[in-house]
Amino acid sequence: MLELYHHGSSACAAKVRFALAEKGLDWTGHYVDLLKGEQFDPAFLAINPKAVVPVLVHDGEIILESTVICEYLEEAFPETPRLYPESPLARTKVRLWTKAVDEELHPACSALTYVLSHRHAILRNGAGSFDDFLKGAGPDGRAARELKWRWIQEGLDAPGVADKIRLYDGYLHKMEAALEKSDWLAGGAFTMADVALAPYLNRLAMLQCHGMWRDGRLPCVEDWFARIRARATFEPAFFKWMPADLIENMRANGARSWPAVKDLLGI
Ligand SMILES: N[C@@H](CCC(=O)N[C@@H](CS)C(=O)NCC(=O)O)C(=O)O
Repeated sequence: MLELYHHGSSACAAKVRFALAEKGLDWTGHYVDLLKGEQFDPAFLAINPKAVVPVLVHDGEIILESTVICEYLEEAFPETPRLYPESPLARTKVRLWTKAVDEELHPACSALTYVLSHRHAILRNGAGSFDDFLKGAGPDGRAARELKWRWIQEGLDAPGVADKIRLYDGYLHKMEAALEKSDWLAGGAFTMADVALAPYLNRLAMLQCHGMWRDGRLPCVEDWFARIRARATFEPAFFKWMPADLIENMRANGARSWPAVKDLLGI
């Protein structure tokens, strides 16, 4: 049995749900509400001491890290549709994208999501004290939690945030360059590279930041995302798990923040 610990607004979890859907694999979900701090529940920390989703449990075995999970699914279920090419050289192209997502795009996405949207919800509910906010993070998670506190308090003015948004935009330009040469990010076929990037475009779309690629700015990215959204797996992987109030919060907060993002990027 496949069990997934996940959350509606987690890009990493959406990536795994998209991979599971593309592979036609059934799974059972355990919803960990990150905005309510459920990632710090002792029962979840026993599964992942890093207090992050997604986590896959396969027949009782715990598998961490979204990219590792997707690679595991590919190897453990070889009879399902392949998301990595056969040739080792072609695989390197896919892995360069998944590595970039893990190392650069995902941290940029966390900052962007917090400053454009989640901070408003957290401030509205009362962020509590700094010490309360750090509770449960554990020694390993302290620095990340401290940074998050600054995102919540200072928004776009928090240290490093503007650079992270520029880096995010830089990845859209890298995608455009790749998609000018081929239909999909790593060549002529849909692969794990497309699965891995899709949640990050969807995040921008949900936050009403489509202007980063629309209106002729990045036409190949626009076309790619339309083809991603048209896949039968997109809706169930991305929206089935999103609570309506979270969708609406992200839409409204994102729309409010878009003018500042537009200015920052000189669009
Ligand atoms: N490298 C990890 C990153 C996981 C991660 O950052 N997950 C986020 C959601 S996308 C999370 O659970 N954050 C917890 C929090 O916001 O406190 C992976 O790829 O699985």
